[in-house]
Amino acid sequence: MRIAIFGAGALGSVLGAILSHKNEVLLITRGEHLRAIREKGLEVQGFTQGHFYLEAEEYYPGGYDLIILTVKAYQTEEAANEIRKEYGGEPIITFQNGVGIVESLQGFDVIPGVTTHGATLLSPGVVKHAGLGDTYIGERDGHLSQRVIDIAQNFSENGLKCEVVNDIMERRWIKAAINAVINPLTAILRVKNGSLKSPHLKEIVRCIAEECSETLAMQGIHADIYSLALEVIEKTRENKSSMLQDIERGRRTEIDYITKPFIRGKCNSLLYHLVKFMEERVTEASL
Ligand code: KPL
Repeated sequence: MRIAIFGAGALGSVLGAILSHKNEVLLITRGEHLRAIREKGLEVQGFTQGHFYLEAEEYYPGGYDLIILTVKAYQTEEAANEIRKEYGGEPIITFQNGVGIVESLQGFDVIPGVTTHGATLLSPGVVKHAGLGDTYIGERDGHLSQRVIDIAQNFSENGLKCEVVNDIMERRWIKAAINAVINPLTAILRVKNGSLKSPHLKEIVRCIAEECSETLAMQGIHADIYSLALEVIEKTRENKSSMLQDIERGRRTEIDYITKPFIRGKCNSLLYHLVKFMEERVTEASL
């Protein structure tokens, strides 16, 4: 299969490397990362290791069998406008964090996805597969289509274990809730995911998670976010959350797509405003 990864930062690059085992993979990325990959290939450390000499471009050239979208949530509209120029109806899997992404990709054939793999961009051209997670895809309306079965089989054969599910939209909400537990706290405290296991943070983690479970329950989604978040914290303990990586690099975060949907709860509201405050300061400082 010919797969284009649109937004090959930390996660997209790791996925691209894994999937290139038996597929032809194109990484679409920018700046220093693009230059480094073109000059000396992509180096992957951690759970996946090696040097991967993959095609890399700044723009989507069209003509691929599948697009995997891994741009930041707030870059979705810009990415959609770019893809539209060369779009031929190929399916687009979104593994992006956050609520409202699938709905915003109007006019595309979207296959919603979820992945809890952890990835860190160490330097241009060098990424770390820092957490082994799970990956799910499914049709938006829940029906079991042959194409989703085939894609999941392809991913699994390449070493990216992937399961087909009939409740992918619920799972995307649940993943956002897990991110709401892990990402803001790690970004504020500037610690790896595993540090959230500290007994000092237990009540805070529980408070965020329970509020998320309550908001989800109001939509008919029943999930024990506390237990699920603890599992992901353990599996990705060596990873820096994507929000921490954004703050460290002076970039905007995905807080509006991750925590905002849960701010009716006090703990989530507090974290939301703390991260907004930090975001303002780091982005101002980097201007
Ligand atoms: O999705 C992630 C992220 O950092 O955005 C997790 C799974 C929490 C890994 O760090």
